[in-house]
Formats: sequence, structure tokens, C-alpha cells
Amino acid sequence: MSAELKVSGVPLSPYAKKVLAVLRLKGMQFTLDPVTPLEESKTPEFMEKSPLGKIPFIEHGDFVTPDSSVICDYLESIHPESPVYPQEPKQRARALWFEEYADTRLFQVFVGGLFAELVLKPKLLKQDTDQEVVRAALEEGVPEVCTYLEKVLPKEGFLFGEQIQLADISLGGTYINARHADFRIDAERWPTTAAYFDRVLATDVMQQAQADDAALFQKFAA
Ligand SMILES: N[C@@H](CCC(=O)N[C@@H](CS)C(=O)NCC(=O)O)C(=O)O
Repeated sequence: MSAELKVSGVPLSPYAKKVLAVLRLKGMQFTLDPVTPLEESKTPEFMEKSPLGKIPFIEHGDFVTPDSSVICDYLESIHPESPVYPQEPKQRARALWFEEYADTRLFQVFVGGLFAELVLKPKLLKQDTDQEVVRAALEEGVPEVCTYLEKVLPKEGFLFGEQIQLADISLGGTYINARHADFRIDAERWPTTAAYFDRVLATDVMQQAQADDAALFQKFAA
């Protein structure tokens, strides 16, 4: 029997969403410990498993690793069926670039600028919204990222064909969080980008990610 695979990280995190979606796409068994990255969670045991103090991290038997990108690469290596990266070297490099772009700039705009300020801080952490951060995200960040994405996203299917892969999941995960802040991409201004994200969010794994978030919001509201 193979070792149990445990994911630690609250599914609301776009980085946790990447790992959960890859596990589900691959049909792999796992358990989830929905630990938050709040300061009180960062026990010595947590810090030993994730030295940067971040979620997600995984434990697979006695193997432990943090970082969504590292985790997804590990999952692909141990379970190559239902691949989440393209094989061809240039396409693979392109896929890693989109994952990186989602994890950095898109996260900054959609998650740091919109979700954190308009949902996480006021509704969950009872902190004030920084309106200047929101303004900069909407007036500067969103036009910048959507104008870039409009040029590079496909008009049909997903980034690397008909199957959703990690690059699509990474982009889509950040957008799910922005939607929690009632943000929608302007389909008249960026039609290819808006339609692409609609296709990504309609897939089973991304529907599941949205269901995870809905369950969490319901729990917070209770
Ligand atoms: N590069 C990391 C980033 C993970 C990350 O930043 N996670 C956030 C939650 S969305 C976190 O744990 N933040 C807590 C902190 O920075 O203290 C990954 O891909 O897993």
C-alpha cells in the first residue's frame, strides 16, 4: 500500500488550489488539513515543515515539502498519468512561465489587491481595507495583466490543448479569489481573456475549487 499523502493548507489560498486541483485531475488519494497561514498556526512543527511559514505543504510518508510549484512537480513525477505539464521543451517552459506569472503578478493584483483588501481583511480578519491598494489594482494592475493575457491566451480550449493543465489552473485559481471580491474581467475590453477564464472555471476541478471556497465562506458565516 502506498504512503498517505497529506496536504496542509486552506483551500482559499490560490497556491493550495493548484495542489488540490492537480491531485483531483490525477485522481490521487489525499487527506487535507485546512491549516491557515495565520501567525498562531506557525508552530515550530509547522515551521519545520514549511521554513518560509507558508501554506501549502505536503507530507507523503516521511517526505515533506512546501511550495505549490515544487509539490505539483513532485506529483507529476510520482503520478505521470493525466499530465499537468506539456512534454515538448518550449511548451513546458511556456507552461512554467504562466505558472510563475500567476503565482507572482496575477496573485499581486487579483489576490493581494482585490481579494485580500475587499474580502480577507474586512470580512474574515476584521481589518480595514486599504482603498489605495484596491484603486491601484483596479486602475493599474488589472489593465496591465489583462492587456498582456489578451495577447497570449488561446481563443479556444486551454493553453496547451483541450485538457486543462497546471498553467491554466494557476491562472484560474487567482481569478477565483478575485471573483470573491465581486470582480469580473470586462468581456468587452478583454474578450479572449474573459472567455478563457470562463472555460477554465467551468472545468470539474475548478468547480470543485469554487465549491471548497463556498463551503469555507459558509463555515465563517455560521
Ligand atoms: N511560493 C509559495 C507561496 C505560498 C504562499 O505565499 N502562501 C500564502 C497563502 S496564499 C501564505 O502562506 N502566506 C503566509 C505568509 O506569508 O506569512 C507557493 O507556491 O506555495
